[in-house]
Amino acid sequence: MKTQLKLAAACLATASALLVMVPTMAAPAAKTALPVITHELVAPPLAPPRITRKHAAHVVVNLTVEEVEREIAPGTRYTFWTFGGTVPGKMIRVREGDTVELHLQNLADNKLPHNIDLHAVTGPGGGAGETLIAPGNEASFTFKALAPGLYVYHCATAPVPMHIANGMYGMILVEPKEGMTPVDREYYVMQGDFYTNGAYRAPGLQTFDPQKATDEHPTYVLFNGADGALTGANSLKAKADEKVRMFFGVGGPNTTSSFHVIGAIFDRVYFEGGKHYQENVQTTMVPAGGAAIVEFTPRVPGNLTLVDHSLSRAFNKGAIGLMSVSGPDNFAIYGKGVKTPLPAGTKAAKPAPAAAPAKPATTSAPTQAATPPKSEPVAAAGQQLRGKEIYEHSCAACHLPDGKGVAGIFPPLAKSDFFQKRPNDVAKLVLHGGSGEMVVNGERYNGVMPPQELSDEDTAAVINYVSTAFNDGKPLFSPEQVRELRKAH
Ligand code: HEC
Ligand SMILES: [Cu+2]
Repeated sequence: MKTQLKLAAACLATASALLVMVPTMAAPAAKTALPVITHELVAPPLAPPRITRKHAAHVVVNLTVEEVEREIAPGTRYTFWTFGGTVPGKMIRVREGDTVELHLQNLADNKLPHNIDLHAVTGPGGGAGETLIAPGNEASFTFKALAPGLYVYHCATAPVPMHIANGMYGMILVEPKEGMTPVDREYYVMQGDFYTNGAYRAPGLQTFDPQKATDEHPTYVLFNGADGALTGANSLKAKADEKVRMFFGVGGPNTTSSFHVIGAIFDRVYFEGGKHYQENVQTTMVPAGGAAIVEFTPRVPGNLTLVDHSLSRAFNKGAIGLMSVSGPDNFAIYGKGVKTPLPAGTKAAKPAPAAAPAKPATTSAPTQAATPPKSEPVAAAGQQLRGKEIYEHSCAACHLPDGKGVAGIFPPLAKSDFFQKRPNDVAKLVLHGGSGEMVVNGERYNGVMPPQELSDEDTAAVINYVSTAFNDGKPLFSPEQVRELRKAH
């Protein structure tokens, strides 16, 4: 069945169109057959363009299966199995009522059999049986896109969770007959979980860990198949007041996503990729093997942050992306912050045991360990104390209480060459946050440091604390100098 046709693509398209539309007739039937269109595929995070035609077509889709080794994180390699060479696989876009003729080529230098199951198909296996082929073969089948919606496709070859965990998923959009509303930008993003034998960001070539997959303990949870696929230079772009539509799906195999964009409210969510939408949504739940179309309008410049709001995945497993928004400030919508320091040492009136879980209790009895020694309330010591407090509340969670960081994830602030050599860049990072690759003490980092939202006084205090306590250095900034740097941005 799968080897029945070995004709050139154009010839095959016509042949199948005839087969499907008018099985009894030969050449003259071309008049009544649907127009044949070959689908142009683009790489994520781009989506194919909006469909403008008003009639059904016979759409030929040529997808390849490619097993490729590439970076899953900076310095960490992994062998991905892909549709079209990318994770997620290339997005397919057709119109309700179209007939889709899908060709799958399992390239000759691949090692394994693969196939495709599209959730947009009505019929057993979604095409899986028709397309199961060994390397060096091509399979094709046709289906009618009956129901508009956004659908996941994936490989369904045993062991299925492994094929999906290696990146074999993508999406197909079936646009409704009446079309979709115009927007200024569209993006295509999919979340997937990955299971490597080494720890998160352990360097070198990593292999698939079947036990971690069975236990559903992902090492990575990623947007578009790589740590940093949507940060730094790869950040998505938009302008303030543009309408953005995002086709968001979850390949899994195991995690669901609490998909959220920090700094935006979704105007519309076509939840579960279906026909209806909800308005004014903060976070939408997308199941494994499911999708949602989200639309939002950034209003002010700055970075929006895409996360799975199961936030350990965002901050410790990679499920984070950025959309960099340009445009003029709009203080009526997002006002300028005003921050005033409390007098140093201002504390809650009573010891509040449950207030700040910053430090685990180390002794059995409740103590006042966090209360500063009362004996040295000098001005400089006041700033030092304030710096320490801020450090413990705002920085220690990532850079650790001793400032030593987590190799490959959170760079060290203690004895950091970056800190010691580039004080202005340090201040900019603390003021505005940052992302992209940086090298600290010879180790590469490519994470996201969120802006710290501190006053000028507190920014100076915390940097001076890091300098004196962790780097044998002198205080580096006065609040006035921080104010100047903030203005210079
Ligand atoms: C949510 C985690 C997080 C928090 C909280 C955080 N940082 Fe960072 N920080 C990072 C990451 C990640 C990087 C590396 C960014 C990159 O790779 O581009 C970084 C980089 C830095 C660097 C430059 C590299 C180095 O090691 O010298 C400095 C300095 C720094 N942070 C200071 C601070 C200070 C001070 C605070 C608290 C006021 C703070 N950070 C809070 C995550 C965090
Ligand atoms: Cu496969």
